[in-house]
Amino acid sequence: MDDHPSAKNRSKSAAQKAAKDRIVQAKSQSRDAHTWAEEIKNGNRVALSRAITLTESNNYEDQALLDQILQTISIEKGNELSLRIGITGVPGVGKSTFIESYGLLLAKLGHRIAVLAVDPSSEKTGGSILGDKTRMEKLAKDRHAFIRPSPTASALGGIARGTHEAILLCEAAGFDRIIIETVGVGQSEIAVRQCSDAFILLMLPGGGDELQGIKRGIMEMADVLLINKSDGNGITLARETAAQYMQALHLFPPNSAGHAVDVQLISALENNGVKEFEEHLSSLVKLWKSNGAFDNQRMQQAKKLYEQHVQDLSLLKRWSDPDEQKRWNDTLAALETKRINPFSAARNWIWKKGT
Ligand SMILES: Nc1nc2c(ncn2[C@@H]2O[C@H](COP(=O)(O)OP(=O)(O)OP(=O)(O)O)[C@@H](O)[C@H]2O)c(=O)[nH]1
Ligand SMILES: [Mg+2]
Repeated sequence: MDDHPSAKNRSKSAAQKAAKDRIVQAKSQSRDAHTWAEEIKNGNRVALSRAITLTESNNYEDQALLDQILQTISIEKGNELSLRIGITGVPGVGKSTFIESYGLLLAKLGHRIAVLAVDPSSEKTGGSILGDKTRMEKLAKDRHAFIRPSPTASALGGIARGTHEAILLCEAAGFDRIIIETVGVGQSEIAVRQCSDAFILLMLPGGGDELQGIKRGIMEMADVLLINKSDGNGITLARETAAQYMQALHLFPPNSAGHAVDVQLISALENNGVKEFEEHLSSLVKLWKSNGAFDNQRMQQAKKLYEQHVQDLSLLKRWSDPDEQKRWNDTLAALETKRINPFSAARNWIWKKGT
């Protein structure tokens, strides 16, 4: 069965239907897993795109097919060479503009760049990813780059699984710089952090003295802070903001990867500071590779994804049984009428007691 039984609201089921249609189309246009994998390895972007679509499916057969593709392409080599860079920041801070400038620089340096744009809201609005594409117009045309919306929360396991599988597929297709753009809202940021080797936070000039709440939490996850829009009249304010953030960072707990978090000024629009950022990131990666932090983080991420995916698949497996699904729906009904508390409901469902 394909559907998340608890998916009740309309926009979610509409998104699921759209995902299902894409998956059916992807499969109808492709052949067996082996051919599909060969096409991906040979740089066929349509095949890559269709395989990424497949990661949205919760269906057993689709997952088995995806699994065969992943196994056939042998992800290890791409895995070793790649760098996964998560980019976050509030809407309008300039993430897409930055990715375009940075991506073009990476292409010039001989890299192949895949951009995955994670936007949970795009299921509803449908428009924001297209908007992103137009903001990365030059990069989208570059033959070294591949830009795609990432699979979204409609898949069981949500953004983290879909995005991670998409990353593996892109790496297998020979992309060695994977850039993941997220919208600046909680859930997607954490998921993207879990998929990234380096996590970059873009900020605006100003607002340096309100270092509380969510912003602080996200700052703690970041490896580099970039103050974007450090241009025109914004330069003086950007310098002041950078100084405030630098000061605040001294009070943060030490970074487990063994480096100081730097604050850099950039203008994505005018392409200033982007080269300096690349040099800084390269030196960080060198450090992480020499002190073991790079491999350690990937290993921890892999373990976490494994654990999460086992949980998701266990649920899917149970839901595939009509009796179990009926009991699930009965429990939901019981919860709606407050006849049971959520914890007892979960225990009953897992331990097969009646509700
Ligand atoms: N002055 C200035 N404007 C910039 C800079 N970078 C981006 N902008 C502008 O800021 C606006 C938003 O840029 P985007 O790159 O779309 O921002 P974003 O963070 O990707 O936005 P969302 O995807 O909607 O979250 C656009 O009008 C850009 O032209 C910059 O360095 N300086
Ligand atoms: Mg954007």
